[in-house]
Amino acid sequence: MITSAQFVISSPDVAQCPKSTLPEYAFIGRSNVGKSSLINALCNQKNLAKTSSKPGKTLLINHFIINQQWHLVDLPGYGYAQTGLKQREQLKRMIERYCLLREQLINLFVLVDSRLKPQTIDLDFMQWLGENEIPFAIVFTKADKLSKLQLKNSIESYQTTLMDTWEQLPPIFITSAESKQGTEELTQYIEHINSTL
Ligand SMILES: Nc1nc2c(ncn2[C@@H]2O[C@H](COP(=O)(O)OP(=O)(O)OP(=O)(O)O)[C@@H](O)[C@H]2O)c(=O)[nH]1
Ligand SMILES: [Mg+2]
Repeated sequence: MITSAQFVISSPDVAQCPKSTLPEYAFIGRSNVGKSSLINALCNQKNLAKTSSKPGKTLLINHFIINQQWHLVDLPGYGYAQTGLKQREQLKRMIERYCLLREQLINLFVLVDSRLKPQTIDLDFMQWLGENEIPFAIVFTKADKLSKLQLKNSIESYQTTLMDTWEQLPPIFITSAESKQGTEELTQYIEHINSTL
């Protein structure tokens, strides 16, 4: 259960992130996939993390403190074509440095849109996480936009694609910031990991 959630700080680089050693969980994925919205849904707040219908809203590393015990981190989206190449490269470096250097990072949640076929940029990113031994789970977002059957088919076909390259599938969550589907499961997963630390 999340009983309190507050914004801590926005940082342009991992070097400026909070010095605290609290366990940390970060949301990552393509621009507009719903990272900030899902953080708000988990925390039961409307505007804790800034959201927008236009991609490229979150551009910094945003820390939130949850229950005074752990950090939730909202990261910028990757791969948004409309941002210039220079900014895209800069964001990529920011994200990669954060993932590689943030020692408190316990688990990443890679968000993917339930409606889309597996996207190369996401599969490549997961591959990179695997190569760098960074633990992650996959979170399907915007589940409210599909029927039950469409959702089932979409997720099954995603898993089939993953099985081409992964021996073992990562944990999978199906969520909607709109209906709050899957938010309790996500929080429970995090709190369960926290209880083992
Ligand atoms: N229907 C529906 N819309 C959603 C859901 N989650 C997010 N959205 C919408 O998707 C758009 C993008 O949401 P954001 O949370 O800002 O996405 P983001 O991944 O943080 O985007 P960047 O910060 O630009 O990387 C907004 O218009 C949201 O209202 C969801 O679960 N269901
Ligand atoms: Mg965002």
